[in-house]
Amino acid sequence: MSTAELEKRTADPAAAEMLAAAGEAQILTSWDRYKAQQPQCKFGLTGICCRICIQGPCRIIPSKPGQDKGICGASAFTIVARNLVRYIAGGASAHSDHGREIAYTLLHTAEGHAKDYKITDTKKLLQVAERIGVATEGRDVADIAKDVAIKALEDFGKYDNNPCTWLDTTIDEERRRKFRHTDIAPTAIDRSITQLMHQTHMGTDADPVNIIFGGLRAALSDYTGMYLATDLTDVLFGTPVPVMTEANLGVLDAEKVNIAVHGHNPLLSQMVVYAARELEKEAINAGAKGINIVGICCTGNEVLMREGVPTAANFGSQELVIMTGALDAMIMDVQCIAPGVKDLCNCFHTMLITTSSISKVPGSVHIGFNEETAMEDAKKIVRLAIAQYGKRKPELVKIPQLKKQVVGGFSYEALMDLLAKINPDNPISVITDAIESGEIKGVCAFAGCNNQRTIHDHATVTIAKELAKRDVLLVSTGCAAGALAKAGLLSSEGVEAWAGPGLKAFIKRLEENSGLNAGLPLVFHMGSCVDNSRIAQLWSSMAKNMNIPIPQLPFVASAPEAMSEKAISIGSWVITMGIPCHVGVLPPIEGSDLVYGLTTQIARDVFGGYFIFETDPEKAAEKLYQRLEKRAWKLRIHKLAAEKYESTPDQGYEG
Ligand code: BF8
Ligand code: SF4
Repeated sequence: MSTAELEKRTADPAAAEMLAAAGEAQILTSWDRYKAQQPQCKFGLTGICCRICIQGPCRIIPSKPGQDKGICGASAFTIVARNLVRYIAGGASAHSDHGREIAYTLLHTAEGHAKDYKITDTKKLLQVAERIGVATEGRDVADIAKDVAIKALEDFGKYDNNPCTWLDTTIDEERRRKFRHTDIAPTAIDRSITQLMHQTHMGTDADPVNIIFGGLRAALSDYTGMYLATDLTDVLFGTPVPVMTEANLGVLDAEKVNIAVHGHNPLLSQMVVYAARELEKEAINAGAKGINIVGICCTGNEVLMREGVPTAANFGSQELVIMTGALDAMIMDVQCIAPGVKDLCNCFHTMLITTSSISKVPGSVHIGFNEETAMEDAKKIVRLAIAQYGKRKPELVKIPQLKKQVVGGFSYEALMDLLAKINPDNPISVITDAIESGEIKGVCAFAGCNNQRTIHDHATVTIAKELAKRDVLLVSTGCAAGALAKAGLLSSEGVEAWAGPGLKAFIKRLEENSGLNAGLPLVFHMGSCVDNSRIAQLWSSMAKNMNIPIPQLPFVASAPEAMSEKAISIGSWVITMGIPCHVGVLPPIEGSDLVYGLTTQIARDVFGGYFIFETDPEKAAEKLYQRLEKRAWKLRIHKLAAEKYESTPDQGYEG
């Protein structure tokens, strides 16, 4: 690829350097495979290909009598709606199954069967216990943890008809009522997903509105599963506090054993970090200067937040970590691991190690990871990487000397601690007051992935810079945070370069009082994708403090490069919570005006949140900003009116 062509494919200079090297070596990556897939099928792209039964595939051509419906008579709106919500089922399964594993590990830790894990954050355990109604007074920490874990596991399969505990105890009364009236509060995570698969089975539900609402119920299960995953992970490994680290391929160290942890579930990656610390000497004996753990995707975000592990790549650039020739082992757990990484490993000495019984790649080494033998397994894995270091071919090592400073670790609690330095009695009011005074214009949360249909990292970085210039406070999770980290937006350098005057004054005020020996970043990294629960906690407490329903809050979300089913399930619960959510890649819904309208218009009337589909990043930034301005303006008007007429502010929606 030429330099001009590379610029059209990635905004990350380190990725561009490695892509050029891959081109020269004639090694194919997902960038090449995307090109080879063009043109992609229009029926699939617009959602009107149905493969739900094996009479199909049925492809809809609206203008052609006979082909305007599937063989069974399913209309385009039914097919598009079914396809869309099945993405949500996939996303909710992945997030919640991750949460279930964490809950089991907490249970087994409390029972004494998982000896390598411990209850690290007792304060968080007590907070969660009190919130969900588990007695704490005079009880043993292990007993409390056991009851909390059982309550979490009950959320997957309880048989009463009350909403899931992790949903019901983290939303306000207004949303509770809304979910009751629309009948979308899940009573059990597994049930809502099973029911959705049933609902979308051939010949069950043909009503697109009913199908979408079934999808939203599963989306709230996604929320439930990830919220409990965050809570219980904090209990096991600690609630993140600010940490300094770095991001991009330059974090690989030619003189050390480089191990990448890739995937999502921190039960393994945390152990690998601990094992690497213990085995440092063995690496030195093998001729290296030590062990360097780097992160990819969300398991990378987990260990970045808690251990300051540097990020090597986000989803889009995962193969390119191997392309450096300096990666000795890639350890994968679950989700978002492109099977193509194995092809790259075959060109270098890198060992691909799979660890989960449900996530294997042909040709890789499998070390089954068990919680009973966690540390032993992690050590086995690290030792394999050390042995692999000796097989490295120095002539193939080419590490781009590009990396950026990162200040991460902003859990909801860490953010509140920071705000408490200014207002100890009511920390959250530091943000809401700044919005009311107009110093900052609102909050935008960046989440989601990379997608070959967009320029790698470009939209995420562009929208963030545009909104920062306009004084919008920014938070992020997932691979979006990875993109922003690599572009220097998770550092104080980012504040100097891109913050508008109001945002800069706001961040500097926090910084002066922070007591940290690091400057604060332009964008606050709140964690992995399951940690979007932390962002939900943020908007909930802002709305509570302002005494308004969430749909009135100047808060927006953006997934500029959404890719996975998980991104669709997250976006779907974000809108049910009352938050406008931009998506920069059009999902396959254009085949039905009705479904498109439901997600972008009707959702606004019912929930106050809705999707904004916009592929142009500049236009997307403008649209997000307009939403914030409109909500902030309405709030001011309502407040003035309430003062004038001595009434309470309007509780209606943004409209
Ligand atoms: O769960 S942002 S590409 S790694 S799906 Fe996957 Fe998307 Fe990355 Fe994290 Ni989230
Ligand atoms: Fe075709 Fe209907 Fe079967 Fe879908 S469910 S593949 S539309 S016959």
